[in-house]
Amino acid sequence: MLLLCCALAGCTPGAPAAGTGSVAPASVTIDVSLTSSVVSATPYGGSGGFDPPVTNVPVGATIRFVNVDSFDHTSSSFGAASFPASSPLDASAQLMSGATLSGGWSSGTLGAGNGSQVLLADKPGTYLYGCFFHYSAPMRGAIVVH
Ligand SMILES: [Cu+2]
Repeated sequence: MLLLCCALAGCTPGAPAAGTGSVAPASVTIDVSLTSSVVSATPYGGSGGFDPPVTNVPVGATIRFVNVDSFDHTSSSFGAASFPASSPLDASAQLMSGATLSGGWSSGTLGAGNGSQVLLADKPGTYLYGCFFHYSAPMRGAIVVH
């Protein structure tokens, strides 16, 4: 707990680098919904379908994606500095994989109301991800680990 408090305190004084999120608690749920999506500008390009669009967490936090609409979705990571114009995801995104952000992940196909595996924010960095089915909607988000 002490370590976590220090990590959070260390992040509090400055504005979040992304400017579109805030320091989140150690266990974070990202809502997955295309129907309630509003496209917002982020440093990585237009984001939609995930709430928040940019999630800021300290190292050690855990992340889980929960599908809150009635369509199938995935949360699937890809290596890039910004959102590619066309989808970087392939069909393997429909299968669940990964346990850490730095190792890459996919939630696999999440039906209505379903949640992903718990992912550990193990290393500082910026992690981009998108939905295999609706990447171009756009359905994309970012996690920034401090
Ligand atoms: Cu989707």
